[in-house]
Amino acid sequence: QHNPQWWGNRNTIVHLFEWKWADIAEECEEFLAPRGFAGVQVSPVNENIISAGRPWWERYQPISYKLTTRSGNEEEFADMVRRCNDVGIRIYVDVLLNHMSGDFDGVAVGTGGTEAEPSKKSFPGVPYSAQDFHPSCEITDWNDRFQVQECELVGLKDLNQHSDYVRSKLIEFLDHLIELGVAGFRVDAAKHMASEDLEYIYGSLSNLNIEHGFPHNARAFIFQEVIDHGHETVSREEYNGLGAVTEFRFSEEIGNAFRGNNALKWLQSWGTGWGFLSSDQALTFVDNHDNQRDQGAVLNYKSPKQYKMATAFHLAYPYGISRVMSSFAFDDHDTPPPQDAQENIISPEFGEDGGCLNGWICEHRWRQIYAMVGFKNAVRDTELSEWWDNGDSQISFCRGNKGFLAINNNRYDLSQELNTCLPAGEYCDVISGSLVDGACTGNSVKVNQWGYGYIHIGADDFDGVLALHVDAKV
Ligand code: AAO
Repeated sequence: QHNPQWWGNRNTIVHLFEWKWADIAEECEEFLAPRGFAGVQVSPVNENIISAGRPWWERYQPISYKLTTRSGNEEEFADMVRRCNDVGIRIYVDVLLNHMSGDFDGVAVGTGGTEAEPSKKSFPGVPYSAQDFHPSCEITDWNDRFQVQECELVGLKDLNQHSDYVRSKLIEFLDHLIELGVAGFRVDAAKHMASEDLEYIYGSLSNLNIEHGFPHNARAFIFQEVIDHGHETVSREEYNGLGAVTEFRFSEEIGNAFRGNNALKWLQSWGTGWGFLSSDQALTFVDNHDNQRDQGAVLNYKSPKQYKMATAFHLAYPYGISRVMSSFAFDDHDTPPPQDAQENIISPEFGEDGGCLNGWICEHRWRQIYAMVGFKNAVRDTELSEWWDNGDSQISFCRGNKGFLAINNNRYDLSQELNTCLPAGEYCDVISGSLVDGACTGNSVKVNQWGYGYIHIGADDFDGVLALHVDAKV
């Protein structure tokens, strides 16, 4: 279940974190399909507990499998999946198989009106009762397998996936989503479940729905959230045979490099050479919804120049199943998504340049980022060649004779003739502008008959990256 079931030559997944279903449906039609995105990871779809202030993380506390959340109801979800599939955009759902909600004083009422008593492990909406959960205990030692897999992650009631009944409920929930046309799942907190139990569950799922354009016998794409920096007992190797795994080492190292803590010349051996999982097993990202909130090496939208350079490298280098983050603005860990006085999530509004206003960041609508999604499609199936570096943090490389990328992360200019490997002609730099009506709105590069072009990236330029490809030839 490693095949993302992409359509055509498309390559990149975007996480539309906390977006509403109706807005995603429109985004598929108006923006994602025309720009060549391959799929969307959506926030959890099943009913969750309501927390004071409505932090984003309340959605990681399920109380039933009814498909009603602040993103919309089942009808809206089904409509979104249908409309996105119709334009070749796949939907992947963030699913919570590990747990239900944490403690709540008395009776909780969920986003779909279902009642539960989490402190008694009573979730009549499913129904689950105490016998369906592991006995309560706290994770204090992350190197103790029993604690990691059978105690409660941050106090969330821990389901026993070894039980036939719990398995049947989880399979029923996932099959319902498959029936509605989804292409796969992000499995939250996979490390906290025994891989044998997950294997049973994944293996029992229905094939993808052919009425939504999937081939016969197609299996759901599975990518599992396993945070493995290489020093814990439960490792990514227990899961990568079952499906893809989120490669957190990628996120950490790319952040390190583009923050200037590591010379970019070392990126020549990026990928398995750095101890990452094999390319077809690694779900790769610069940041995700959790680690963008942490202090540390990981880059996020708040360091835009470095973030765009890292993203360009991510999408240009032939490694991994790539996912782009699309955030809302936050000050701290608990900042809720943009919402109105009644606590309804508000829809993104777009400015003249297509960027988002009103609290949504929409990295995926930044030209420098969606242009690289197009780059990745244009160079699909080519190899990396002609790696060049200045011995420090100026680098360039070709993708076959279809694309060329250069980056300057030094504090001095990059100015020189470089081999772009492209057929002779004039190409738009898709970072500084686009090809519109046969002309470049930004910079361009003339490539001579030997494939060489004059490349300039000033140390103080707005963007530290330049990208050329055959679909943006004048
Ligand atoms: C909320 C409140 C809690 C409250 C709870 C229950 O914040 O105070 O107790 O409700 O009422 C999200 C939020 C939580 C929220 C939860 C439920 O992040 O704040 O709790 O919803 O509403 C571990 C798991 C990993 C998990 C991560 C957060 O392994 O699966 O913790 N991520 C997923 C989701 C996440 C969600 C949940 C799971 C729960 O993506 O959004 O939580 O559904 C080490 C371990 C990791 C561990 C981290 C963090 O990693 O290896 O396994 O992740 O620590 O504890 C360096 C180290 C590396 C370390 C890493 C941390 O790189 O080398 O070892 O830093 O970033």
